[in-house]
Amino acid sequence: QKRRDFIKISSLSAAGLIFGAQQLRSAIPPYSQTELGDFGPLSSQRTPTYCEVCFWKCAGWVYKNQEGAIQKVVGNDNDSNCNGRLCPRGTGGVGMYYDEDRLKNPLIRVKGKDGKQTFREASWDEALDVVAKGLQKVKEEHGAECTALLTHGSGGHYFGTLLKAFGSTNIAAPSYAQCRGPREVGFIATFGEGLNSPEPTDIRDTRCLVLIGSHLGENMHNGQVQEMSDAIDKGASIITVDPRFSTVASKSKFWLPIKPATDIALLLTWIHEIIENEWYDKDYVERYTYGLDLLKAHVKNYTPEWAYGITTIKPEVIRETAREMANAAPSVIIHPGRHVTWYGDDTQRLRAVAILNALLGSWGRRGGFYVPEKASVPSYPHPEFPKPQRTWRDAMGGKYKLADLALASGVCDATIPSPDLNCSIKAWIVNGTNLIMTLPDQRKTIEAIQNLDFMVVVDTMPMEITGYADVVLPECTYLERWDDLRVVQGREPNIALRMPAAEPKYNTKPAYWMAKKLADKMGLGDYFAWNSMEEMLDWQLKEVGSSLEEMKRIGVKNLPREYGALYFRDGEEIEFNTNTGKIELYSTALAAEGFDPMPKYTPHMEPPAGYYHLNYGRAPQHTFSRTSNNPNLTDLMDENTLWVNPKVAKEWGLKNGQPVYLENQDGVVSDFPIKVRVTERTRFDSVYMVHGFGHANKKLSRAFGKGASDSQLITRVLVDPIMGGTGMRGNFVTFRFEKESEVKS
Ligand code: MGD
Ligand code: SF4
Repeated sequence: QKRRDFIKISSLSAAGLIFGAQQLRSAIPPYSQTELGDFGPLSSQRTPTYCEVCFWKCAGWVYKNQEGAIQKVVGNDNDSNCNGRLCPRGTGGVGMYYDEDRLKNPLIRVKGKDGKQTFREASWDEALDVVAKGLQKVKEEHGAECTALLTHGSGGHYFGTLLKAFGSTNIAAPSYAQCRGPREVGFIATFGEGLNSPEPTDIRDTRCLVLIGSHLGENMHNGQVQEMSDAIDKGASIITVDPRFSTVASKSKFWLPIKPATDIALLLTWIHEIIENEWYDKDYVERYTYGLDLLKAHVKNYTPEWAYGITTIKPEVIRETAREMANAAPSVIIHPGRHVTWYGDDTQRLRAVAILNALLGSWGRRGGFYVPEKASVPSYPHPEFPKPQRTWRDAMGGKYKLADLALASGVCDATIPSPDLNCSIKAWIVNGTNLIMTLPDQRKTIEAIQNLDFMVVVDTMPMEITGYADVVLPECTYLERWDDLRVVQGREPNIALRMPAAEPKYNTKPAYWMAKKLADKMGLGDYFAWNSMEEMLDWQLKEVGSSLEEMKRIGVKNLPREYGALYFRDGEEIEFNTNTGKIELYSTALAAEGFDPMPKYTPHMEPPAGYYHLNYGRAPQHTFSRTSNNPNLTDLMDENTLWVNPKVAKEWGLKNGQPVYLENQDGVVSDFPIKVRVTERTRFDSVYMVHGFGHANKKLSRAFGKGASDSQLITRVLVDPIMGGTGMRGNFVTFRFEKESEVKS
């Protein structure tokens, strides 16, 4: 008997809710993307916000119609993340507010006399009581360190404060170990600092942009895409390395359709070419870097001919592209990418990217990487957090010491009892992350959840994760709430305000309200000493020379730079935050931890006969799994398709539009079929799909059963030994024409 049955929120026993939902549905104005252009007269009043549809956080204005209904979100002209223009997802963000499938009331898991588990609607007071007591019980029985927060998005700050006040620092975000962690560690090992978000890539002034598996354009990070398009107009050359002919590949001077899993070989060969031909920036390298001779010896044998056999990229193309970068230097960017957890050697691959940038002298240079600044906005005063007796690191057995954030996958590991742990994690707060679709190896995630004493999920939608919760707390959308100030780095330090454009729909509440109420119930109220968000924000804003009143008017405030110029000055002495004070081509920190101080190429597994690399990526209309039920965005794209090379399609007799199931190397078959799209744009050894589809929760009326889920098929996880990132690209799939083949699993 499983401790936690998955509960479809639709199977609520409370008939009143179903009736209520239908009533509300009919009250919603008919609303679709096609009608988006026809707003009728808008009210002249607008309220500032920043977008939560992805984590680029563009600042915008929310407009209502004359009846007071939210109609439109547009970009804020003064915001450098968006320059007045939102991307299609950001514009469609209004659909999150109007989605009639939203969570509407707090829910508590109950067991009926027949043993059947269901959710029962509860008042906020009762639901928060259950959460406070659930956490307190774990504290009494096991210690506060046995609780964890898994979070993505703005509410995480408030629950993080609550958890730290409670006595635990196990705060993990999938945006680290499932996304950009390896690049942060790789860049810290090289330059002594990470990239953060938005990445300080000076794309607008670049002369050469190299994209390695980072498909800007499909991966719609607004300001970056705008800058790329401007750079192309100004004649910058783009080099795209991707097994798939992505949209940006079509705009590129060079497309290198690399054999999957061989990127490090190409990068090492580029390094070899640049060193052997003395194309590196001699002054810069001499002044700022450590380890050139060691690196030169290390890459000696990595010739283009050697790489050809591995990557399938012709030697002359490797030479020509290396020269292209060198000619543009220092205004060249080997882009670090964002979702970089591929094959488990990701920190080393990103080290190679960092080294290449260092050799070409692009770090700190115009058209390369600028020196970002971020406003320092103080936190509202609160007592010191208690020091936890154990942290997530203790559960890691000394591994991943270079990780600087808790790992979501590590929290899963630490939740499954093992003889090495003196106590496993017993309670999770899950905020704004759909872990079932987000962490690889679903069976393990579910096993971890089954081992919990208590799990509370804070979400706006009935996603897969909510079905496993003991308590579900429905958050209102970003359009209906106050939130923390957006404080992000940029060419100029800047802050942006989010305020509610409308009252929360249904019985939903903002995360800050939930965390503060919980703190009161748990005797931790001092950590949330403000009376209202307005009071707290006004205090913070006055500390940086603004005010709530001003920010309501302007939405975004750009502040003057405080710490120096945007680029290194000629001959400037700089001390980097590494052991040697230099940019480390040879990493002393990695060597000290017993890892390769310079990246090496190691071959990865090849697909067995009849199987193909499972490649996945993004679409400009969607963000992960969070948008796949959004009424506006499903109008633009409502399912994913499977890109299949014509040669493969012929071998299998596949036709365009034909639905197929996929089975992976471990016998896992996709829950739902996916339609084939026959295209030359993917290599014969890989298939490709957009991540985030194939939802299994029926309550998502538009997303349920649409397309296939890549997450479900990712059962082999290649863990990065340096920082614990979960490499997800080592999975292979084959085609199945009927669901019966599932018996194998
Ligand atoms: P989503 O799947 O979009 O992203 O993983 P997640 O952060 O889990 O789930 C977001 C959840 O937040 C949804 O349940 C949504 O309903 C909820 N939500 C949306 N808005 C709000 C809000 O305002 N408040 C609250 N409380 N909840 C909200 C992303 C992660 O996934 C990342 S960053 C990457 S890069 C990885 N990408 C990736 C991949 O490409 N393929 C596979 N297979 N796995 C991946 N995992 C990683
Ligand atoms: Fe929103 Fe698009 Fe900006 Fe992301 S890039 S924050 S989805 S407008």
